[in-house]
Amino acid sequence: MKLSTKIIIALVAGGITGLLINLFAPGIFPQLDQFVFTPLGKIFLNLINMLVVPIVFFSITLGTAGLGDPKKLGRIGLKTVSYFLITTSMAITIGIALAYVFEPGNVGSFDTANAEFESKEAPPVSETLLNIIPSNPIQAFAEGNMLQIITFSVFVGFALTMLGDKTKGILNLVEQGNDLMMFLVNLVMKFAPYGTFGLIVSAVGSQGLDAIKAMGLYMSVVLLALLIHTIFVYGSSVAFLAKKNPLWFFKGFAPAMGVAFSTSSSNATLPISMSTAQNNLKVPEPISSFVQPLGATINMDGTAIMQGVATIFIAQVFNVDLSFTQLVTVVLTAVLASVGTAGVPGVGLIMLAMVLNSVGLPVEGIALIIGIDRLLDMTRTAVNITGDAACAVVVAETEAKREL
Ligand code: DAS
Repeated sequence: MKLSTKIIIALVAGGITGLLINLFAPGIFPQLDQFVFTPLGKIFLNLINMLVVPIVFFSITLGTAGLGDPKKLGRIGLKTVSYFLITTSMAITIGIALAYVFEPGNVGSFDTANAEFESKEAPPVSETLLNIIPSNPIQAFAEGNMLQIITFSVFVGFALTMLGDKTKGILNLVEQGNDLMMFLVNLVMKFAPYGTFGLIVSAVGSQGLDAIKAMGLYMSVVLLALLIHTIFVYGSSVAFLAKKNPLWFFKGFAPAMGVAFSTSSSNATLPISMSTAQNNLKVPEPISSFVQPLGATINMDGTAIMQGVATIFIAQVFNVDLSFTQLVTVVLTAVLASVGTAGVPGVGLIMLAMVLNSVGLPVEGIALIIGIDRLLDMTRTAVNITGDAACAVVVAETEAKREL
C-alpha cells in the first residue's frame, strides 16, 4: 500500500478515534493520551525535527551550487520571493473578504470580559532582516535559526560554484551528505502513519466537539478561505504558469500535506515536503532545495488567511470598524510578519498579536480563538507547505522553458 494511502487512513482513523474517545470515554483519554498517543506523535516529531537542520544545510548548499550561474540564482530568487509575496497578499485578502461576508464575530455571544492573552512579541521586521546574516553559523545551527542557516548555506553554495574544481571534494561531500539525509527521510517516513495517528488522536481528543461548536462559524470561514486559496490560487498557478494538471499536483503532494496536517509544523515537514516534490512532482533537486526551505520559513499563506479572518472576527466582536487604510496595514503586517517567524506549531498566533497591534485591536481577542487554534493550525500548515511546493513547480517549469 502506498505511503500516502497509509497516511490518509491514519488521519481518518485518528480523527474518528479521537472523537469517539472524547464523546464516549473522556475519562480514560488523559491516560491513553499520556502513555500511547502523545508518545507516538512525539517520537515521530523528534525523528523528523532531527533531520531538519542538516537537510536545510546540505540541500540549500547543493541547490545553490547546482544552480551554477549566479545570474540564475538571482533570477530564481526573484521569482520565488515574488511568488511568495503575491500569494500571501492574495491569501490574507481572501480571508478578510470572507470574514466581511459571513461576519463570524457578529453571530453568537462571546465572553470578552475576562478574555486574557499573554502575547509574545514577534520580532520587528527590521530586526529580522538584519539578523538574517549569522554572526556565528555554528550557533545558528545549534539554535535551528532557519533564516540564518539558509543564508549561510547560500553563501557556501555560491562559493563552491565560484571555486569550481578547487573545492570539488567539498562539493562531493555535500552531495553525499544530501543523499544520506534523503535516505534517512525515507527511513523515518515508514513511521509516519503511526506518528500521524498519534498526533491526530491527541489533537482531536483533547479539543472535542464543544470548542468546535462554539467557534463553528469562525472555523468554517477560515477553512473555506483555505480551500478557496488552495484550489484557485495554487491550482491556477500550477495550471497556467506551470502548464500542469492541478489534480496531478494535489495528488502528488498529498503525503506531505498529510504530514503537515498532523505535525502542524512546516519546518518538521520540510524533509518530507522536499522528497515528495522531487519524487512525485519531479521538481529538480536544486530548485526544490532552494525554494521549499525558504518557503517553510518565510511563506505562510495559510497562516495569513487565519490572520485575515481572525482580525475581522475580533474587530466585529469588539465592535471596531476598520478603515481601508487599516485593512491595508493588516495585509502588509501579516505578509511581513510571516518573513520573521519560523514554521513551527502555533507561530500563527504570535504573528496575529503583531497584526492586531498594528491596527490597535485588543490582543485579548486572541483568547477567543485560541481554543480552536490547534485544529486550525493543522489545516493552515498543510496550506503553507502546499504554497511552497506550488512555487517550486512553477519556478521549475519556467526555468525548464528557458533551458529549451
Ligand atoms: N504551524 C505553522 C507552520 O508550521 C503555521 C501557523 O502557526 O500558523 O507553518
